[in-house]
Amino acid sequence: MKEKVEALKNEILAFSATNQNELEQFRLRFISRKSVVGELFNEMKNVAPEERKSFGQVLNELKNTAQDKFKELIASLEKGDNGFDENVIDPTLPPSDDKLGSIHPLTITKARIVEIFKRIGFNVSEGPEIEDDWHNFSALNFPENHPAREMQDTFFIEKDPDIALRTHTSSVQVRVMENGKPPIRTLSPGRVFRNEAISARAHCVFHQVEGLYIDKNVSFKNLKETLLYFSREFFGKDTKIRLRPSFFPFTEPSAELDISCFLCNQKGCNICKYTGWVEIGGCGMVDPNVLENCKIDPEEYTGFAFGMGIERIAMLKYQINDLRLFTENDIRFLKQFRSVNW
Ligand code: 2NL
Repeated sequence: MKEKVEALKNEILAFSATNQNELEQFRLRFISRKSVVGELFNEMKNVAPEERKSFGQVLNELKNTAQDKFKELIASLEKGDNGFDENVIDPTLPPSDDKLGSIHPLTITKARIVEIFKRIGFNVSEGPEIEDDWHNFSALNFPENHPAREMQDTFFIEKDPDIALRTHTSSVQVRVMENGKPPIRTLSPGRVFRNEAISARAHCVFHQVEGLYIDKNVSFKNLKETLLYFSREFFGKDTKIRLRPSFFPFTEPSAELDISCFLCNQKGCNICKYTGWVEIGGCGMVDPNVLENCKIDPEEYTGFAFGMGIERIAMLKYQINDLRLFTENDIRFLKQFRSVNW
């Protein structure tokens, strides 16, 4: 008898119903008065009196198991009928909003910079990430023995002739100058590569945007005005700028570009290291050698150029303290930009 009860219990637990018909089969076999369980209750009278109590308990357990299972089968069938089954798609349900994506902070930053310069007549130029020596170094007036031309600074793909991953997007602007004629007003955003160890402040792949303006009578004053316009549009209308003398092979004179610290209003904070100023890029007047290399007459034309790191600007704007966050794709970082539009 015990074995019989045990076998029925296993059969009940293993039962599955995919439609009303199968559910009814279950009811007839295990629940109704004429079911096998009901039959067993009828057999009580044949059990020895001293065993009746324990047999009754066993039968009650079996009855409860059958009734629980019956309820479970009804519930799961209803689920399917209502379209709540995970295999059934209900196209009338609203989408869940936590699956919304966000725009990457570097994409936002680049788009905002581009948009600001487009308003004053700059177009966007792009070019190859794999460059020859001429476009990346020689045309830009880098001397033969310049350290940037060494393996420890640049990723070379081939030697003799030298082919490398571009170290700046000026290489794109060399192509623009070679293939066109002034007036030129172009902005070159893109990925650049340097042979550097990855840390919170440095990466071997990062993004730059460079600007170039060539025409008759382009002056250093025009450069300052353009950078002031950009800085106020991007960081806020009260932003001040400061140019500090510097050196680049491709510009003369050259300068570093600082903006007044927009976080502390020049009162002094961590971001500006208590100086009131933060560096956002470099700039200068295009060296006449560069113009000549690109077949533009330096007697007739002058130009200014500037370069900024997109990561650096995004880090300042959004107070991001580790460069590696841009490439790790950590959802907790990325989703913080969900509300930011360009
Ligand atoms: C920086 C400095 C700079 C340029 C980029 C440039 C391009 C041509 C000719 C002359 Cl084709 N100059 N670009 C000029 C000065 C500075 O970048 O700190 N970048 C992150």
